Amino acid sequence: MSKPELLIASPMMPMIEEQLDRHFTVERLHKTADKEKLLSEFGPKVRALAATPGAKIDAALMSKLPKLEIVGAFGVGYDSIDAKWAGQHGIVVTNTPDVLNEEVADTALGLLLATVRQFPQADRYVRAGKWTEKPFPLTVTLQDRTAGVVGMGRIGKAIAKRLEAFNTPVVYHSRNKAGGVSYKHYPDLKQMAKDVDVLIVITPGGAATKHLINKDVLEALGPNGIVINVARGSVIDEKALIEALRDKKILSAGLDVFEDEPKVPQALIDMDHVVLLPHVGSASVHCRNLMGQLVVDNLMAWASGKPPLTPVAETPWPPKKK
Ligand code: 8YV
Repeated sequence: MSKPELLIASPMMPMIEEQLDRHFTVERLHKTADKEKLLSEFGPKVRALAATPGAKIDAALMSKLPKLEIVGAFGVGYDSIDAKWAGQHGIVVTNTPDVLNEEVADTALGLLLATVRQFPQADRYVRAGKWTEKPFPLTVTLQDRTAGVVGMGRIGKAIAKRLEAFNTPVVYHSRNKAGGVSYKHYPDLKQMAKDVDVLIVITPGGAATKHLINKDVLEALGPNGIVINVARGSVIDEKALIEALRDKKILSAGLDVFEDEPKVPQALIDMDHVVLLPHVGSASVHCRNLMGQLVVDNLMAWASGKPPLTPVAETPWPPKKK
């Protein structure tokens, strides 16, 4: 039986690539010096594409793959893929939802506690030998705070559940009221920012949420406010955030994602009152294996004529005819 042609657009976990190599005829775009040559020779045969958020899958690339039927994306966020264009051209896009909800929610709470109680700073304090001189300064607390979750999707709900266990009242902002939760919904983000002292950002990235957290929202959050971002760097106006942190318009921030990652602005690196993580929300071996297997399972289901397991909203299965 012939194996369908599949293009890998960016480096993927070995457990993904090994399985794809077994079941597909694979070429790797990122390993090819002459990308245009590969696209003109192999592109017309390609029926499946696999990629991480590191690769931009836009109309320009997909239109060079006239037989493309499926994009298997690693990650729940697929803002690096033009899914609308894919849907309009009969291409299904799959992502890796649900399997990472608990891990990312764990990270969000860890980052929140680390930021509020300054655990990384306290660790640096011990290592620098300062404890023998005097105790580490007292910190602010989570226990007198209300958290405003920005985005009450599957991960937002897992975060909210954990916040409840920490006795932290939860409210949320999203465009539409979320089903299955009784937390107060704020259609107006600025109003919510006024009423809370923690913002936890877990909304999809992309054009619709670009710079949702802007200067006005940060000012509304106020000088005791803390921002936690485990979503996409694009959701926060990073320049406005840096200014707000510098001018003490907000208290601090815990950031797992950045606008131009892996580049982190020097201004943030130089600040001691922020906690910075290298986009590790889902980055445990356990969780990444589940995500990786879901990428493969989606592509394998499609290759054997079955519906892919987790198509994204913009590309419902079965696809429109090409
Ligand atoms: C990805 C993520 O795994 O799922 C997402 O959307 O942000 C992460 O969990 C990461 O972006 C891969 O590099």
